Formats: sequence, C-alpha cells, structure tokens
Amino acid sequence: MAPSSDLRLVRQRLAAARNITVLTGAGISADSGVPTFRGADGLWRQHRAEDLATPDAFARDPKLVWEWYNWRRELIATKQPNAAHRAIVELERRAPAFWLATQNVDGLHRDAGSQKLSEIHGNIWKVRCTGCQAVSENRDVPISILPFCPHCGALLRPHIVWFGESLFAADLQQCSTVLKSCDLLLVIGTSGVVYPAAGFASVAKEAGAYVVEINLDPTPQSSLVDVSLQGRAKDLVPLLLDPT
Ligand code: BJW
Ligand code: ZN
Repeated sequence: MAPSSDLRLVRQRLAAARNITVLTGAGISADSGVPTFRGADGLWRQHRAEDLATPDAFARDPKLVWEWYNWRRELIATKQPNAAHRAIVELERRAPAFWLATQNVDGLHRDAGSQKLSEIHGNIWKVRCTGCQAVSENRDVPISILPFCPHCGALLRPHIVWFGESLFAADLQQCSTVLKSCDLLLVIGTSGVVYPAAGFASVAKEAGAYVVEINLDPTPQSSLVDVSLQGRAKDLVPLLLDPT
C-alpha cells in the first residue's frame, strides 16, 4: 500500500528534526498485550483505575490496591516490547537531541533499550517506603501482601504517581525543558485526558514544535496537532522511520 501524504510528510519532518520529544501512553503497550486504562479491558474486578490509583484508596484498603498491582505485575511480566517501542529506540539513536516521556509504568521502553527517558508516572517494578521514603526495585511476582520496608518496617507502596499526587519535580523540569526546545513532538497512544501530560502537546505547539499524534482513535488533542495519524502504534511508528 502506498504511504499516505500525511505519512510522507511526517517522515520528512522526522528525518529533518534535530530535537525530538516523544510522549507515550498505554496505547503503545496495548500492542504488547498490556490492557489500556480507558479501553474495554481496563477494569479489574469492576474497579476503575481512578478508584484504585489514589492515596485515599491505598489508605482505606492497601490490600486491595496491592492485589490490583499484583494482577498487573503478573500480566506485565509476561509481555515484551513491540515494534513501536523498538522504533523509538532507533529514533533516540538517530536524533541529535532526543527525550522520551512515558506515562506507562510497565517498564517496556527500558526493556526495549530506551535510555533518554522519564517515566513520569513511575514504574510498577519499584516500591517506595511510606515511612523512610526509600525507593527500591522489586520484581517479585507476586509481591507478598502486605509488603513492609526492610529498613524501618513501614508499609511499602508502589513507586507510582497516583491521582492527586504531584509528578516528581525532576521529571516535570525535564519535560518542560524538552517540550519547549524540541522541533518535533510525537504523541503516541494516549487518550490525552490525564494532566499534566494531556497539556504537553499544547506546550510544545505554543513553543513552535511540529506536533504529530498517533492513535487508534481521535483524542481531545487531535484538533490542535499538525498531523493526526490513525492506526496501531506497532504499525505506524516503524513506518515513520522507513526511508522508502
Ligand atoms: C492505541 C492503541 C494502539 C489503544 N495504537 N493507540 C488539570 C485539569 C483537570 C484535572 C487535573 C489537572 N491537573 C491535574 C489534574 C488532576 C489529575 C487529572 O489529570 N485528572 C483528569 C482525569 C481530569 N492529575 C493528577 O492528579 C496528576 N497529578 C498532578 O497533576 O498533580 C498536581 C495536581 C493535582 C490535583 C489537581 C491539580 C494539580 C497525576 C496523574 C497520575 C495519573 N496516574 C495514572 C495511574 C497510575 C496507576 C498505575 O498505572 O498503576 O496513570 S492514571 C492512568 O492514566 C495512568 C496512565 O499513565 C494515565 C494516562 O492514560 P493513557 O496512557 O492515556 O491511557 P488510556 O487508556 O487513557 O488511553 C489509551 C489510548 O491509546 C487511547 O486513546 C486509545 O485510543 C489508544 N490506543 N490501542 C495506538 N494499538
Ligand atoms: Zn522504610
């Protein structure tokens, strides 16, 4: 099939860009078999992410919240990066300046080989002590419920940014810098409803970047971006790097 004129245009822009920023969401990992949050398979035992991913939910019922994370750990542990994750690694290798901001906590970008990245909502394979705040890697599947800190004995929580919590200051600073300095922002597989990431496209656009969205469906950002390509991340992202 001949590439669409939009696809050709984005390829040219991408090849010419010297400073590229990429924002990804659950849609890129959907192609690896990880359920999205707001898709049909986004519920767990009838709970929505908005009901479980909050400090209040954890304070009320830490066992329930950890059971949800154990279900997700079991699922994610069986998944591999796909062609879209790998194409982003190639983009990082080719571009003179590059940064990836992912909302995904599954670690698949790191598994694929991405190095210049911020996991702005945290990582499911890390835990944080609610007492001494120590962060450590924990790849237990399942993790023992409830898990406690080996240093101070306080309850451990996932090292993840929940609703109502601020993103980590260093990540916010880094994202602000790269959004304002990039020539091209690629927004892949996010519904664009969760802030601050939902505002990234307009920040980059206002700073003069060319903004491209890749998604199965239109999003609230589709009308403000320069090009919106509709399709699967695993098909479209590798095509963007294709010279033919
Ligand atoms: C495909 C595909 C394929 C499928 N190929 N595409 C300003 C205005 C209003 C509210 C706020 C605001 N600023 C802050 C807020 C509050 C809140 C917020 O945004 N609420 C909104 C819901 C209204 N934000 C926060 O609380 C954030 N904190 C913060 O800003 O602190 C300061 C502050 C607090 C309070 C008030 C004001 C300021 C923190 C947000 C943390 C979000 N964390 C979560 C849960 C983590 C839990 C976990 O993972 O364990 O992160 S929410 C959940 O949504 C998760 C995701 O990273 C995030 C984004 O979802 P994403 O990735 O977009 O997934 P989906 O499922 O929504 O979409 C998938 C997309 O892929 C779809 O579009 C599909 O079409 C597409 N797709 N298959 C391509 N194959
Ligand atoms: Zn501790």
